[in-house]
Amino acid sequence: MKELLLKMYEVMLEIRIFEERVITLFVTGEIPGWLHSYIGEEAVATGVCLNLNKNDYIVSTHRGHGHCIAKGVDMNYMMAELFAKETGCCKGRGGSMHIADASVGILSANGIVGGGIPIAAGAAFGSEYKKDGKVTVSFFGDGAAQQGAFHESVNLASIWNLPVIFVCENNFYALSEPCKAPVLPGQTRHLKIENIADRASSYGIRGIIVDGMDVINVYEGIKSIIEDVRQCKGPVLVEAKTYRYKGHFEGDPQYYRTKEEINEWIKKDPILALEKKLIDEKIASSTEIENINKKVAEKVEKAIDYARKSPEPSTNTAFDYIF
Ligand SMILES: Cc1ncc(C[n+]2csc(CCOP(=O)(O)OP(=O)(O)O)c2C)c(N)n1
Ligand SMILES: [Mg+2]
Repeated sequence: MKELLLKMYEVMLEIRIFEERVITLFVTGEIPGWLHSYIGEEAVATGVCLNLNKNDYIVSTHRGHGHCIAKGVDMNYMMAELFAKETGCCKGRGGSMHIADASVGILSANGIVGGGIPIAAGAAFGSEYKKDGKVTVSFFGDGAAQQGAFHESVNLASIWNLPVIFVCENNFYALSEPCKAPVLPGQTRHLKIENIADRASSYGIRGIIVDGMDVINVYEGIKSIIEDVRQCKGPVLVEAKTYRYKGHFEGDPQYYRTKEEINEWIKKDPILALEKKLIDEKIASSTEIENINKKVAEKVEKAIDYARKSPEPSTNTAFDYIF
């Protein structure tokens, strides 16, 4: 148990520090493109992915750095991808929103909201057909749960008992639109029901809610269903209630929510909560925690160094990989 808890801490911290450093590099212009930070939501990717085997699949989103790190992507290649370098996991062609690494089952992030959900159902169809025993996890947001692609995919997955877990990361906003009753004039909400997991009943499948700010709760929730899913006893819709501390994208003015609301959620920080538990319950010493902090910080700096020293893609490869 200690080993698992320390692993949870380390993975969440890798995501947090990776994101914090990437933001600074984006602001100074070293990283091009767009950034959608996963800070605050680390417990979801970590709690889910620590239940998966290396060859299980995940399909990620525009906010996908955390999913990829938790699934075990090589951080050097991921950082190089963000730098648009030839050594990146997609040879610098994908960037933040299209990270893929088949060697660890990452079937790609996706800039199209809801676009990954049918891909996940398709991967799970392949697993059911081949009886390869793999599980696919589809990560998506509360906004994506309002897309037609969500309903079609969950419906087909339920009819065919596909081995897929639909993980809705409900961070209560789709860009500037809240799930809950709007507080500002002119604002509209994008969801009328309280729990997205309740939709599971309309597809005849199980729906569960987990606390996306508590890595142990997420881990246990997935653990309780994954073997049934793997054995093709039907997909499950998991709703993780969570929160992004940063704006929708880096540079978002965030006029649609208050500082007070953000601060309330930061009080539930999943990394600080786990650190406190480890220390209070004498599961780990502060030296052990400090060693992990140091190890993670070094790993991220090494990845930045790797990305900086990597070559740009050559211009005569500009038309490669176009089909
Ligand atoms: C099909 C489509 N519609 C709209 C957009 C623009 N867009 C990008 S992210 C986003 C909000 C997504 O919200 P949610 O699914 O809750 O994910 P979150 O950003 O909260 O993680 C929107 C509307 C898009 N990329 N794709
Ligand atoms: Mg959202």
